[in-house]
Amino acid sequence: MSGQPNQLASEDVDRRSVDTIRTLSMDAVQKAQSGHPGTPMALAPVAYCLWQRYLRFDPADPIWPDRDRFVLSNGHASMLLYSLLHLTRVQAVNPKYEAIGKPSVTLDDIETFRQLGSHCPGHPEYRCTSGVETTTGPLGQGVATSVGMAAAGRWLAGRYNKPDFRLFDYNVYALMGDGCMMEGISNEAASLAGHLRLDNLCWIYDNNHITIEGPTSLTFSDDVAVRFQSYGWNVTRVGDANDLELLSEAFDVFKATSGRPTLIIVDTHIGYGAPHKHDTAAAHGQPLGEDEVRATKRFYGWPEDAQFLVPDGVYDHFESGIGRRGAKLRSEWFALFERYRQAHPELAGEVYRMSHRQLPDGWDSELPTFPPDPKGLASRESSGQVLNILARSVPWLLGGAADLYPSTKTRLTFDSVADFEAGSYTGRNFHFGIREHAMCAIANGMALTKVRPFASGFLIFTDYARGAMRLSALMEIPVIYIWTHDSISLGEDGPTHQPIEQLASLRAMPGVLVFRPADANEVTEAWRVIMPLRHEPAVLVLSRQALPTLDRSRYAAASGVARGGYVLADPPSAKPDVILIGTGSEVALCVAAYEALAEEGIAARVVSMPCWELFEKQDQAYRDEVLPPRVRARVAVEEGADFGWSRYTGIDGAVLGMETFGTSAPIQKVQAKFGFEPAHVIQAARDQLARQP
Ligand SMILES: Cc1ncc(C[n+]2csc(CCOP(=O)(O)OP(=O)(O)O)c2C)c(N)n1
Ligand SMILES: [Mg+2]
Repeated sequence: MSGQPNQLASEDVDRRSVDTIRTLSMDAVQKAQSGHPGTPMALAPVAYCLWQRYLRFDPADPIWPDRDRFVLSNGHASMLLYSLLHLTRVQAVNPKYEAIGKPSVTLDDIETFRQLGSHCPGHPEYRCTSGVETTTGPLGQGVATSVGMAAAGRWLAGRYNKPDFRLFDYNVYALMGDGCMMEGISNEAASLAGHLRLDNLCWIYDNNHITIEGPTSLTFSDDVAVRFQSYGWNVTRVGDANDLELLSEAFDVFKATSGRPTLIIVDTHIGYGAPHKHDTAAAHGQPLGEDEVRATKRFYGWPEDAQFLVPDGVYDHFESGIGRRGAKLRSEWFALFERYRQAHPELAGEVYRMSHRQLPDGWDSELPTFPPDPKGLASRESSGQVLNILARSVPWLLGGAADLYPSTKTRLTFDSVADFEAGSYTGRNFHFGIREHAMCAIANGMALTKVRPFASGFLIFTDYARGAMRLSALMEIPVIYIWTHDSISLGEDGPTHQPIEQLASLRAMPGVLVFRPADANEVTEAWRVIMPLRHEPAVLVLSRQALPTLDRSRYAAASGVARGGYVLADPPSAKPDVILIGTGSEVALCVAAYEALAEEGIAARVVSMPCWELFEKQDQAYRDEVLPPRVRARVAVEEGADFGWSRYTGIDGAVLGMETFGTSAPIQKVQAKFGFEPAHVIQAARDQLARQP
């Protein structure tokens, strides 16, 4: 074992504070009989040095807009963060952004680590625990999210800082382990951060050479420093994680570095101080065991039978460090903001609204209505028009695509809106490069910073992005996803590009609103619902091909989108014998079938169902009105996996969906091959009617 017991005098309050973090972490995992003790034990001095000496953070106000962000990307080390939140007495904030006069993490929460109702869940969860800046656990997400926080910081500075008003000037620190380092997403994100020269970003790499299966020599021989240098990062090393002065030097290097993000590679020993588990994978993910806990405490010079001990002076010590510094910085910032409000009232108003997730007055006053048009336009096209109108009135609506804006139509083109680029951070058009997963994590980081991000690409590539999208949902943050080329009808690009199961799987994700609008006016209405969302991510699923713009004097108003599903067309009797349910491009197909059936004297209804989740939120009476239980003859039509549709068609209903992959051919051939033609829908309706008793 390297490192001597009591390298620092045991009276040393730094050492005592570090060991408090260590022992709280060990005790919590031991009591829970579950968790990850070794990494908090190793990283305690690193996090302590950063928080106590550097972090611009006021525990009394953990949501102050210009605070430094701290991200624990190796989320399994959650007890490290919980110990810090407890010892620095971070205060809890409610969803209305009000301090509620309670600590975020009590000693009781720590003692009930990983138990039902504790503010210390297994991995750090945004919204559950104030002071947790982002949910982490899926390795690599945290660091990628931190890039979004850093980029948003630069954008905020670009828009809101004025001479004599450095309103936004925070740094973003992320702790990461070997797992984060190996995951593809961190590589995507590091590459972009280096390219964008985000010098407000500092990653701290826990270089302990251990993962779950054993030493990293099993799987990993990258020269990390060289790799990050090639990304354009500044790389520095700390050879001993217990050396607070070396750590401080590294943080000073970060602060003095401009034009590049910084990676600090810290050599650490997992399970530091545990006589039998130090430097072994056994310290990663299981309790040390009571004897080992005692022996480790002995090594630290700690009373070996004490549990959850916070020695005298430790709270006060944090109070006199991060506490006092943070309070001063925060009150200076609010004084600055008061002066800013006088000097730049409009911008100050924007900052206020943005940081409370409110919209400007009249944000929707220019939203367009599209005239009926049998030829119509692609929903990606109408969405691009609506997005550009909205972005004029919501200055903090920003985003871009993973190298696909010419296809996704997500570029902001008015007033020569600029690109967000290295060294020029006022632009609102982001270029994420071909990095879907990092794009979505970056969008999460932006949303956590309270700007309103959109991210776009092809629907098929949500498979590459899902991990980050899932975290938007779990964190309940309003990222806007715009996924185009939404079905086999994209045609010639063929089955590699034709989404099948993606829609169903996004609908299966809790907390996400998935919209597949049928025409340009449903697109407008979808955006009208999406923009005010504060706690839900939204997914817009849009077509490549033109969709006819329905004549709303003949069919029902598109405002029905707000209810998720609505009766679009009905027989004159309003008593249908068969119901055709469609989304997106297949709604027009249903309408064509409806017209043909009407000529045959068959009473059909068309239900447009652009958003299942909103429909499910309507009361039973409304849902029964749209889908009357007595009408069992039902046909759902969607160019995607049929999975899930029986919820609306019932066990005897028909689902015209996809059961195979698509094929490469022009759109008409593809649609004919898979039966997405009026004749097929009409036949299915007739068959349904024939089956009825
Ligand atoms: C994306 C993802 N894959 C797998 C896991 C499961 N997992 C949790 S920790 C871990 C090992 C991580 O090793 P490292 O980051 O070096 O952590 P250390 O043990 O050194 O703290 C794994 C595979 C995960 N949390 N996320
Ligand atoms: Mg490791």
